[in-house]
Amino acid sequence: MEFNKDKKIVFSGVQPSGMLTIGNYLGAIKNWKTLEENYNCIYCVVNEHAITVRQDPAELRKRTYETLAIFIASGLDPEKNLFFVQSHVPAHAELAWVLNCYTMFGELSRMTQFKDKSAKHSDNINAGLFTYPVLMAADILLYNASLVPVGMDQKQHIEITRDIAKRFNEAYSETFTIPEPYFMESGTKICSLTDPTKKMSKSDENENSRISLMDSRDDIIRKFKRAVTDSGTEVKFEEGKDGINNLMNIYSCLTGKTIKEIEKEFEGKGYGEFKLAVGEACADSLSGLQAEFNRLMADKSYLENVMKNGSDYANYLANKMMSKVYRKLGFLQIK
Ligand code: ATP
Ligand code: LTN
Repeated sequence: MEFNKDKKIVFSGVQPSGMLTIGNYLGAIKNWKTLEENYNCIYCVVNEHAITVRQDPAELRKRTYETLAIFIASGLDPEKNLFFVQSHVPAHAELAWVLNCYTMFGELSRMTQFKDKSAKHSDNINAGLFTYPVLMAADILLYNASLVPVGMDQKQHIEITRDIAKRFNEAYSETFTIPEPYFMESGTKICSLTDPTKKMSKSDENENSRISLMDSRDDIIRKFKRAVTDSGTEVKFEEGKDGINNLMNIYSCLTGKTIKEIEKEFEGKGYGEFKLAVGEACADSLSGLQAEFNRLMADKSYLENVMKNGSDYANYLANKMMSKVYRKLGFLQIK
């Protein structure tokens, strides 16, 4: 693998903290295919981020393979995109330490993800959870990424990454590229099926709140059937109707139809019929990905080979940046 010097760099990461959901898929991964030809794309399985909440070691190992397999099963070509596992590139943790010293306590205290996760895991508000955005900044800045394709929930983390990079550049001259977030027009926020005011999350304790990418057809249809909606009947996108709006958004992402077209299609039909259609469209569109995922998971040595090749090139790129950073800081480097 070698990057084309004329193309800009894209970086994104996914935590191996559970089986990915249609939120991860529609909000992030599905859209990455469109970047493959025009950018040098890097996608990382961020296992160091995942341990900011407790993980079972055997599960984490399995989820690491699975997350990589989902990248490939989604149609991303391992010959064209750089895939690797974060802990295979020690420079992420090294740069995170340096950047910790250029990040303010007050800035980190304002992060909504920190507030949400510390409320959810009140028995384990560890320092890693607090400095999570700094490790994320390190991920992005190590590779001079220009674009970071993520869901809307990550907006604040990209902003802090930009602030950290600017602060370092001002202190030590131009070092890091200032990244931009990259959001798609639709799918940027897929909400929970049981509480449509919250985002759908792979680590939510309620299984019915999410559609996992490996759910069976029956489970998908059942979960959509039970999805929380208001007491109305008309399939119409309206302020305040979070449940139905979320389902319309999901249906739109899956089928490519606009909200107007969906309203027309379901005119005079009730919520029940619409929910069934969303479930069927979802099951249909995941079936190819599921088959490919199962094929890949049966071939661990292939996945390990992708990880190994990816981390070799990522280490090469990351170490170049670390030497530059250490030189600027005044750290002696011995050959
Ligand atoms: P966790 O539940 O463990 O916090 P998560 O499901 O929020 O994880 P991440 O691994 O943190 O997922 O995110 C991977 C990518 O998926 C990110 O780009 C994130 O913005 C996107 N994403 C996650 N959930 C959603 C969602 N509900 N809607 C749209 N995009 C999402
Ligand atoms: N914080 C992200 C995952 C993540 C990431 C990154 C995304 C870690 N490092 C670098 C983009 C770029 C999340 O919680 N979704």
